[in-house]
Amino acid sequence: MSQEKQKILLIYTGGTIGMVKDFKTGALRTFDFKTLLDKIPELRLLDCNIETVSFQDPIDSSNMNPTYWVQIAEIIEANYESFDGFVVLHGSDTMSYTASALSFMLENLAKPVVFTGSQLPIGDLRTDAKENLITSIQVASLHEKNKPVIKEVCLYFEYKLYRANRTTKVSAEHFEAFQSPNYPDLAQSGVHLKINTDDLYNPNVNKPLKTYKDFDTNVAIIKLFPGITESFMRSILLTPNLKGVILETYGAGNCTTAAWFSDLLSDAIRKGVYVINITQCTKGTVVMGRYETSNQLKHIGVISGKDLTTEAAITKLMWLLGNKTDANTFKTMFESSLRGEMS
Ligand code: ASN
Repeated sequence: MSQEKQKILLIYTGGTIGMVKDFKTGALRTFDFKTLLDKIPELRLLDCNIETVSFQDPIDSSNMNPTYWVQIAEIIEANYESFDGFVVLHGSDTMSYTASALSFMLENLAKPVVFTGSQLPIGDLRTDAKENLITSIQVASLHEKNKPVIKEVCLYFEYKLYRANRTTKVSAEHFEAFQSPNYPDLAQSGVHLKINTDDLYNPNVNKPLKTYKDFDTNVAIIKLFPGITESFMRSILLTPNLKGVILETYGAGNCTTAAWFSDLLSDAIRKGVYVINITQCTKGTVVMGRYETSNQLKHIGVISGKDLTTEAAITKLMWLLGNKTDANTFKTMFESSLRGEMS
């Protein structure tokens, strides 16, 4: 019995992937995405039907913000029933932030949403865009017994598929621009596409998709460094309307034991600011209380971000605040894995 072709929606938001070099000026500019099939005729060989939708004004992803995240979520929501999978073309610079945000926004997602982009423009001779795009579409089309294989937000780049909210951009130079330091790759693309089935996310597919659209941006990220001053810490913690802070600490969640430091944090927490401890280390997790230099944080009510990436931590914070999460459940919610973002 012949199976129906999978329908994939390609959502173009901007980034290097959709740019071509203007040979007169040498500058990169976005190209009309409707001509995508002409630029990459190989796409016609894929065993799926592709439709495209583009941001009216495609952006460099350094200009990304929550308003655009909502736009992407709304495109997926509006087309959720009519398509089998979604591929989001996005600049690589902030792709991990957007993809992490989308993972929180799309509850009970039961279809693939694959983010991809490239380091070199699609029109460049040595471009990585074609492989990234073609394999992302293949990944989004994977199905077994008429059900999608991937049921989560993921990110495909340079022969690897990752859980999106576990990724971080690590290179502005190499084609292998992303890593998932604390979670295994979901798939590797070689001669065969090897899916690591045991590591895929298993959502509750019986519940309908629920899309959350509110974020609260009254947040801050503080990266500790030896020599950090009291006045700097105070100025951040006294930011008007501040509701949450991601504290990037050392090693397993350690920081200075100077009294002024814990007093400032303690005051902020008492005023209702959520303080989350994540580590500056790329790999590993926060364990408050393992060292004397993190014990005080535990006692004053700092929340553990465990092994979250900075991207997942800040988007989870803005999302939980945006949803007006109750103060009694905030810590439990933050310290729980909601979309497979933490171990
Ligand atoms: N600046 C670009 C962006 O993030 C970088 C890229 O896509 N490679 O939009």
